[in-house]
Amino acid sequence: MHLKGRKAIVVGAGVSGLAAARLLLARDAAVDLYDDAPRERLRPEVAVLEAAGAQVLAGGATPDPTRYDLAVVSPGISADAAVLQTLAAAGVERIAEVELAFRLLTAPVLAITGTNGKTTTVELLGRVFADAGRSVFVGGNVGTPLSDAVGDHWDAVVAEVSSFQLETVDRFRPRVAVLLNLTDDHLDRHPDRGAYAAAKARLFANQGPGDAAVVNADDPAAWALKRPGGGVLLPYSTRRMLPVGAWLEGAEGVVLLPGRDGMRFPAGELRLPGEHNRGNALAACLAAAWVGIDPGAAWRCAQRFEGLGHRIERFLEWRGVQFVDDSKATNVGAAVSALQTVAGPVVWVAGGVDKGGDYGPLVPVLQAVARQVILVGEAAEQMAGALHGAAPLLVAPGWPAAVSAAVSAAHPGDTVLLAPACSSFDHFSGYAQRGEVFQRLCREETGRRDAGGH
Ligand code: UMA
Repeated sequence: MHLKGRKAIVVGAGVSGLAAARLLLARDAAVDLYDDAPRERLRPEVAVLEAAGAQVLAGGATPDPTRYDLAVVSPGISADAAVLQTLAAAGVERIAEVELAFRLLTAPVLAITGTNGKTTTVELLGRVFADAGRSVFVGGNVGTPLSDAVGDHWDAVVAEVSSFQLETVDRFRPRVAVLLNLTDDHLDRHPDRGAYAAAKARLFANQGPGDAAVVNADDPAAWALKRPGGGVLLPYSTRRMLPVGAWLEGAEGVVLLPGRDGMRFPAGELRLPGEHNRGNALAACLAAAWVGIDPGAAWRCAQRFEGLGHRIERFLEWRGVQFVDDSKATNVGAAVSALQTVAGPVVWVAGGVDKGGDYGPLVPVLQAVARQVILVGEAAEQMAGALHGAAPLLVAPGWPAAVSAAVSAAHPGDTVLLAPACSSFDHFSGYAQRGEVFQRLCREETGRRDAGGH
């Protein structure tokens, strides 16, 4: 992609916008950096980019669309944002930050999407590459923008890609595209379920000979998704044998690539709990096998993988009660999966900002495992209405009260589980801060009771 002399506007001055602006400036494009927030609320790095020649349009400044021939869009900016409408009406080419990076990368990209498990699988696959002695960049939605990978030599780029990013990709063509699962999420941003699924499907659109589409055959919605593109379909299943792809057979894993001999390997227990994580590990084995890495070595790497914070993280045991932080469970599908994974009975703590999904799938699992439901945050009353009757339920006025109620409700052998099914932005900067606060409150509350509180 030739950028010298192009006139670009970067929309959004967050992590990905700043990385895109750095990259564009390094390639001698003219850059305007647009953000709705006032100048003083933008990150300090904006000043560095300004000194390097970028113009900053902040706090509602109206860009003149005739000045640009390229717009690089941050994932957080919705397609109906006024600024994007203005640029579209003027015919300015609009691309995602991941698309910009992709066009300039020389390494093969292995991209992972899905509603849940993306970050775990991306981090795991990154370790599989590193273990195999290959240089690998791990980035995308996981945190480090893909633009930061451009310019260095990598044997592979492992990218977490969200539906927000996929909305504005165009030529993005991963050597391996992985779809882990598909349940409701982000329906506050995408107009409906169909639009969310269509964004996910764009991951496959440009695939052709030499590329693989790795899809979870156990997830009905992922499996049913109409995938455009011509990559070889490689399904995986933890439950049944398949004509091709990867599956588990007793204590063994099998990877069978089309036209090749099958590869069998011992598939011993993982440290990460739950069937979904066995599926994530299989997906990583299959993706690795497609690019010539031994799937048995990939599974051994998965066995050592301890996972990431705030994802079914068991952080405390007190009077026979386990305390588990799954703050990353920011949608209904992830919360269902957490409830099914931890040891019951469960005292379930949930709530935050509603994302427009259906809470219905929680009802049967709560009926089966919940001792007590404790709801907190902006969506608490709405969730209470949707979950009424599934289990004893209370709405707490705040997080300290929610934790105190959870500690009181739990019996020895129970699990107190934070799996909010909502985003965290009513009270916190993100899921990580929510998880940290929850863990601290649990330690404080149990400590108080040990000190004679109850
Ligand atoms: N902004 C506007 N107008 C808007 C919306 C935002 O001007 O209408 C501005 C904000 O003032 C802010 C900037 O845009 O200055 C923020 O941009 P952004 O929301 O795109 O966020 P980034 O900081 O660039 O981070 C993004 C991803 N954020 C989102 O998708 C919302 C990060 O994923 C990602 O790690 C990062 O790029 C690097 O690739 C976060 C996320 O929450 C973790 N992702 C969602 C999820 O995982 O569920 C999809």
